[in-house]
Amino acid sequence: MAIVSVVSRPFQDQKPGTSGLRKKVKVFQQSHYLENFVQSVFNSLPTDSIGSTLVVGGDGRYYNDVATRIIIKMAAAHGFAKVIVGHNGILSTPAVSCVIRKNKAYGGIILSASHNPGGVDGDFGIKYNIANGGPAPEKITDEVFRISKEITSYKISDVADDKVEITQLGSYKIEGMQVEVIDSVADYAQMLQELFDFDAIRQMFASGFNIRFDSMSAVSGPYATEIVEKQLGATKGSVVNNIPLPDFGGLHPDPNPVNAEDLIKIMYANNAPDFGAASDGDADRNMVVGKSLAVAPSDSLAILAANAKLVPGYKSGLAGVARSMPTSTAVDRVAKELGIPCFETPTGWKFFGNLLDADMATLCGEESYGTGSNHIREKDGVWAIIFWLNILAVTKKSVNQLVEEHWDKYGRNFYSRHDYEAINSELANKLMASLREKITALSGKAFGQYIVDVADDFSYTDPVDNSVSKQQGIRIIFTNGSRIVFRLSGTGTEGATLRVYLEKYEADKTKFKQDTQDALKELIDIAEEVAQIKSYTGMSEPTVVT
Ligand code: G16
Repeated sequence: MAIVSVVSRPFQDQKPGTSGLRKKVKVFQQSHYLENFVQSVFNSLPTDSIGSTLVVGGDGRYYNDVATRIIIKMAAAHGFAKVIVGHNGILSTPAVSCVIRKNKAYGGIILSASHNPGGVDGDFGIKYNIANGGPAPEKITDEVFRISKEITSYKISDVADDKVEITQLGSYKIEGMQVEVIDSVADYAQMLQELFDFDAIRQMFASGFNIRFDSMSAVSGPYATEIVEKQLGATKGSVVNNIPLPDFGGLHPDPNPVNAEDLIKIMYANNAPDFGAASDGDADRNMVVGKSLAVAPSDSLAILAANAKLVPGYKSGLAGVARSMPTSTAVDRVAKELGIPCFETPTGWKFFGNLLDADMATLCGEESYGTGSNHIREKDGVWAIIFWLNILAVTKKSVNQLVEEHWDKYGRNFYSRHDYEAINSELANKLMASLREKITALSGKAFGQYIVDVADDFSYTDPVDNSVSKQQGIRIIFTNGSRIVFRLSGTGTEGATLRVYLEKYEADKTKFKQDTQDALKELIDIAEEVAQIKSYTGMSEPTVVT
């Protein structure tokens, strides 16, 4: 066993996006590609990382095990004292965050491309998280990218792969570095027990409440099976697709009504279970479904915030809430009622980290099916679902009742996201550039009853460290509070994805049952008129509507 230095050549395309570096598996399989990125991460770390602990785990997708072993061998070469790794290389994203915090680790590496499809022809991803358990902020990812463009070698232990054991729980050494293979679920499950009223939820299940939790053959399976079935007593078989598969069984593990269509069919049929839930590839996203009602993520955040005091971990109230800019303003209304601040950040969970660390926000959420709190520094799918179950157990209300009563009290924010996927990147950039040119002229302009109040390119100044993030999405805000937002996704791996976010506030109770797309029709037309999406993309309609 020895540490060797391997000569490589820099790649120019290792810029981390919204959430780490995501590429096709085949890109990661190129010689030195993964190693270069990992070395760039290690080179960006201060020298006190030497002798510290690193956590490694992933969502079990294709290449997870290979990459895990490479990272362990490189961590030994960097001089980490210890690597904590999930059994078989598996840890959900929230579990990595939990394990980093619990062990006061220096940081962690998460292997996941989240909701993107897996398998040999699918996507792979890698992300570095810092000591607070959250995604590295932009100043670190920018530095990693800078190093990756210049790097010409990396260091790795030449230990044989079969000596890098990840399939047996326990501890051993490589090059003097301790490797501890841990149970993937235990620490995370214990954390949830401390936050929620498991007894109340157990009683609800014992009284006949039923759930269908679709893990979509991704990493939430072991977590949901242990917690929902074994610890909370849901009927065996309530968690479906609960074995994480390298290709997610061909499923697209993105918990929205389009990709979780099986769950939606069941929840919209007669005799639907009381509660439907799904989570994504790495278990940080969640979708909650009532009977014939898929709860919009922005509403879910608002409802959790409004009812948080019913849950033991949040019984003393919330310091504040935060949402990403494109997320609907439903939670803003709750914050106003509670008399707490509501922060609006750019898209990307990393932007919540400072607010959570500074105890300025307790709950955070995004339109992209992500909800979380200060219990860790990632969004957390299983946590969000148990949060809902806790509220239902205490209030003895159904999902539908909770949602409808929420709308009655606060009004309804009709909300939808239209995605145009895999469009030519150059055309997508032209479309955004043309929008940027138009925005100043839009101010005050009337589109039927909609009058533009503010049109800008969202810029965020972090209230904790004063860092500024510019060009985070074009916002058109109307005088009646309705909004259209345009931005390009930072998580895709093929061409560009244009996201158009549409929001309309409705206070009239007689209109709450309207179909969302109908309610948003005028805004959809205005978005097309302003951005000329059809002529830029050649697409007559979005590829995904959520
Ligand atoms: C990531 C980020 C989220 C973001 C989502 C979509 O989630 O952590 O903050 O909302 O991507 O980003 P985009 O609109 O740029 O594609 P995940 O679950 O993919 O890690």
